[in-house]
Amino acid sequence: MLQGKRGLIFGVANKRSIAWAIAKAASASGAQVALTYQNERLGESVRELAATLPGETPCIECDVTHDVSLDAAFDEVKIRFGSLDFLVHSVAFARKEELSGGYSQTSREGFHFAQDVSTYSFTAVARRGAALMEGRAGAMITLTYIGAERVIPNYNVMGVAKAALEASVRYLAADLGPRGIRVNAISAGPIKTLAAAGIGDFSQILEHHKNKAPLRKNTEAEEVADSALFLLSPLSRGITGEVIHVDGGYSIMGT
Ligand code: NAD
Ligand code: IMJ
Repeated sequence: MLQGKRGLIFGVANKRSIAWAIAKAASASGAQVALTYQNERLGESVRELAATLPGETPCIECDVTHDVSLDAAFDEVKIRFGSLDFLVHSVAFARKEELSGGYSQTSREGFHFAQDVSTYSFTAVARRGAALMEGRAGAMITLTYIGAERVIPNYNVMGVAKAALEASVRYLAADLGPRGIRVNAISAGPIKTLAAAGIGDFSQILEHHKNKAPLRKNTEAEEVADSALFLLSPLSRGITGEVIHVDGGYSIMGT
């Protein structure tokens, strides 16, 4: 589905990362991908994962909270790839203190930090990515969660960040659409990744999801990756500004 296309993927931390599932699926569909990693602590394992993909897989350090780091990463992509066909943003972070207790306790600093890493970063990479997509029917996706739409216990400041991220998808789609670039989001069901580690009662959340979702199963990163392939390929050429739920149908239920 992505034969001959080149893509840049943000957010691989380890083999459980949703971004890694997307990288594997895109590669298996014929794409060449470049991976970014947050810092040198993660560099080693990301390079090891990249080495398991066929062909050259550039691995580039990029902290999305720093414009200098973003500019350097995109300069490197331009040198290695010349142009881009797709971009995947699979990045989120909030301070641990803000992910328990009441939302009203959220600090100004904690609010700004979550918005900077989890929300503004998509706009920052979309602008730089679009510059490498001129004349190529580019596609971009980000990852979101139902906590943007409904109150999920402890998701707190991340829910507000994801709501703003989903609004960003619509504004970016309107802005970049005239240049032939599509922008969409996948709202994934809960998956046990690093971003879910240390979340109290996560097993209970998975159990609840499994019992309530129409498909009666938990969401797998591979299912998210297959929908990502669709949104990054010409099969979805009529879709932009959309949030697609890949959650076994969980979000349609009223009880
Ligand atoms: P993950 O921990 O593997 O991925 C999160 C990534 O964000 C990591 O690679 C981390 O290095 C990166 N990151 C954090 N701060 C960064 C920074 N300053 N600069 C660059 N990168 C930074 O976990 P995941 O579950 O694969 O999460 C990926 C995305 O999927 C996130 O947006 C998350 O909100 C979303 N999501 C996850 C779930 C779930 O249940 N796991 C459900 C729905 C949506
Ligand atoms: C995260 C927090 C609270 C409840 C949660 C989650 N539920 C799910 C998640 C129910 C599914 C995972 N998720 C969708 C995320 O977007 C996670 C983001 C995240 C996770 C952490 C954990 C460690 C930390 N900061 C984080 N920041 C963002 O210190």
